[in-house]
Amino acid sequence: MHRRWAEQALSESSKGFGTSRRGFLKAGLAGLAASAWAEETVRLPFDNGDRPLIKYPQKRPLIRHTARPPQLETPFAVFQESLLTPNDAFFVRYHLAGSPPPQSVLQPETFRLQVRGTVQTPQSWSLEALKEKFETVEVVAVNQCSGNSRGFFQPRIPGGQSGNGNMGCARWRGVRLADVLKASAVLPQAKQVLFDGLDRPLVAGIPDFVKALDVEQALDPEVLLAWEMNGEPLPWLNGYPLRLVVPGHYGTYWVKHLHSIQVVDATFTGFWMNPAYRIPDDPCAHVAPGTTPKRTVPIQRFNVRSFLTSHLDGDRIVPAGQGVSLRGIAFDGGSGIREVLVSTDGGRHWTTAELGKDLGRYAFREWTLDWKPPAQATPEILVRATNRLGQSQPLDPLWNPAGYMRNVVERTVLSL
Ligand SMILES: Nc1nc2c(c(=O)[nH]1)N[C@H]1C(S)=C(S)[C@@H](COP(=O)(O)O)O[C@H]1N2
Ligand SMILES: [Mo]
Repeated sequence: MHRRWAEQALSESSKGFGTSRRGFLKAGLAGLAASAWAEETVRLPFDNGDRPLIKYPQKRPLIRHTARPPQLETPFAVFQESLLTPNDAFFVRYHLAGSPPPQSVLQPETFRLQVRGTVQTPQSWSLEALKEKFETVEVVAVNQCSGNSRGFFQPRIPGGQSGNGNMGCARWRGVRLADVLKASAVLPQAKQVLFDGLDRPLVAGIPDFVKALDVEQALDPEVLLAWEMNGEPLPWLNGYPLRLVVPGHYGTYWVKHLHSIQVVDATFTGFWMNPAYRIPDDPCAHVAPGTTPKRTVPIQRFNVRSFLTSHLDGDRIVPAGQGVSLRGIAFDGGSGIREVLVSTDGGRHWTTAELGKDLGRYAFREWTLDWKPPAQATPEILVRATNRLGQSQPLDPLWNPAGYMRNVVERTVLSL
């Protein structure tokens, strides 16, 4: 009975999205309440890995880690579906109990982006004014959470126990942050730029989610204020109506529902920059498992990763005795992928895979390899990418206390 009601509420709410944006935002909140009813569950391949698949507004059923705030992971099979991650399957990550912000504060007519602080001319931009005044640009870029794959760390680490699906690649469209900053004339003593979204903590003592970039980073013409994702307005849960896009950098900087840009003349020490989202100050961002780093720095760019997407661990190869096409993705922090090597025998021999279309150095790069499985033996597929800087992936996992930046060579065991 309850379940019936929930399904009805959800289908009502999804009807709302197609017709009017206001409709989806209103119905969306009802949808969140209704979504407590799991249709299905998935088992991520680590202890305590059972998660419900839950349908949220504008999303297909996704792997839910927490409900308040919603933290939703993309089922891995989606990465085989297309090189750009569909909006309705794109992962969702929030920190504050007051996330996502409610409809009342996301009205496109009344929305304003404030630019203030260490600037000559503070500004307040409507969405329309941003679109009119500045050149519109696009970038295809991966967004990945720092804690993507945290569930695989040994020893285990507290925090969201995600599988490998807290990442996605989309075509983002917006204006350059640099152009907007220049229109306010940043003063010479400026040191950092702070970004704040419209979501708020609900509990006293929990700091608001505010992130900082150094002025030089913020003025990089590749950093965007984006309102569109894969040709559609941003989904509610991915930052509607405006978000920061920092290509090559971990998702923590990609502030959603962005409404305030504040230029400051000192290094910001807010909670979400320090102590949160810091990594050991070491070229590989790691320490001996279970130990504490002596010095830490804010997390920055992605390291190199690659995945097999055509087959999941435990898959049987059918039909037996015939050739199969292995396919997957690779990406890095922005130099681009130079080479992907694949081993089908657990790492004894390696073959160079063919690289697919280049959608830009921040995008997923497709790779394929035709392969004839041997009649005997258990195929164990390993994938290892190298970027244009010559950086690659470790064969043994590296460890750090927050469970960030996992990029070990992935192993997929298949059966014949
Ligand atoms: N306003 C706001 N923006 C935010 C966050 C948040 O909690 N609030 N989380 C950040 C983190 S840690 C990640 S990984 C990305 C995830 O982006 P997505 O939810 O669109 O996939 O959003 C970032 N932007
Ligand atoms: Mo994140």
